[in-house]
Amino acid sequence: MMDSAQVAELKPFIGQAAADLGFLKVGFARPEGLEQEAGDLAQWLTEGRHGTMDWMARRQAERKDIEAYYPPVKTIVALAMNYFTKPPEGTATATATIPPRWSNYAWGDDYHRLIKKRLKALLGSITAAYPQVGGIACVDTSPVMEKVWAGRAGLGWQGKHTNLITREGGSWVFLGELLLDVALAPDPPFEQDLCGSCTACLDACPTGALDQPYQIDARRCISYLTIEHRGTFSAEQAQMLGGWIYGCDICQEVCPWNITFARPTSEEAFSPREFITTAGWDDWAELSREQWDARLRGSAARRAGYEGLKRNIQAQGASDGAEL
Ligand code: B12
Ligand code: SF4
Ligand code: SF4
Repeated sequence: MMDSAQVAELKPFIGQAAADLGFLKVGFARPEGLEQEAGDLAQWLTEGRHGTMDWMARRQAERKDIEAYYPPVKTIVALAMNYFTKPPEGTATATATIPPRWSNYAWGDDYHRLIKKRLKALLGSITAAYPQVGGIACVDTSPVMEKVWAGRAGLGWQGKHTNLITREGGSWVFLGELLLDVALAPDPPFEQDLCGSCTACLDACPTGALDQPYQIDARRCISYLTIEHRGTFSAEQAQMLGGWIYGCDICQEVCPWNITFARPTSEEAFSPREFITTAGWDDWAELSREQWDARLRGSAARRAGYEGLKRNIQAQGASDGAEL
């Protein structure tokens, strides 16, 4: 058991340790019910908006109820890490011929590994100082509604493009959590919606995936198509890709919160790999399995597999100078 003085010390201790580990923001939430969000998730799944992401449906009960996932949880420590890196010369610029485009989140090393390591280090420093505390670390793949908890913990709000936006770094932040078995005072939730009357992301999305504000039809999202979709593309799906071969950043690139507040991350591991940001269509088309393995070692983009990446390239003509 921890006494009340130790409980009071723990929050600033975690805040400092998280900052030392490179996190931009940290906040605390109680594992209270997600009635509204659970209903929204159920509707999204019922409407089939998750496409072939069956894993979203499979662990729905745990996503809706964090105690079903980790019964001892008393506090959700929500964390955000800035991953924005300045676009290198020659990328992400619309020209007469569209260059191959690759989303910022996968330019450098795989965030899953990096953040999991940092979260485990954070948990390790907590348990070293307070051996009574137990917990687990989550990032992305755990059945946790990360954006919702980040909002509850005061980190920011979900914009109309559905990503969580922080005042400090815009939406170019990865999210992660520690689920702790000790009850800490929650932070005030972020209750403002600072999108106001802006609709830049909705207007810019080229596929209509953001068919209503705050809602996404993943089946029409280029990020889903290039990363999560399995199998071949229909002609309509291939038409939607618009030069993106891994992920899509359009709705984030046009967001005024990103344009105004995003600052390059100090995290070296997220800096762009040269090949990813400079390769032309022909370089990608010629990429052998061995080169794929070497160039994308430790990259989040391995998720699509060699075949998936080749499919994304081939679907777009894959010839330098081609009008796309
Ligand atoms: C599934 C998934 C995807 C899917 C679906 C995207 C989505 N919006 O859910 C696909 C493959 C398309 C995807 C794409 C991307 N993803 Co993704 N993804 C996830 C994952 C695993 C689950 C998200 C989820 O629960 N979706 C379910 C749907 C129902 O949630 P939702 O869209 O937020 O829906 C809510 C709103 O619609 C709201 N709602 C409904 N009606 C209304 C009405 C009003 C008025 C309001 C206010 C709200 C509202 O209720 C819903 C439930 O809360 C999370 C990790 C995690 N464990 O949470 C990462 C995560 C969301 N992804 C992330 C990233 C980085 C991306 C990409 C930017 C990658 C890229 N560049 O290509 C894109 C962004 C595309 C986009 N515009 O969202 C980050 C986002 C970080 C952030 N700042 O928010 C996360 C958190 C991973 C991480 N650990 O950092 N992703
Ligand atoms: S990631 Fe691209 S396709 Fe998906 S919602 Fe945003 S702009 Fe639309
Ligand atoms: S582009 Fe505008 S509407 Fe979309 S998330 Fe950003 S502020 Fe909100």
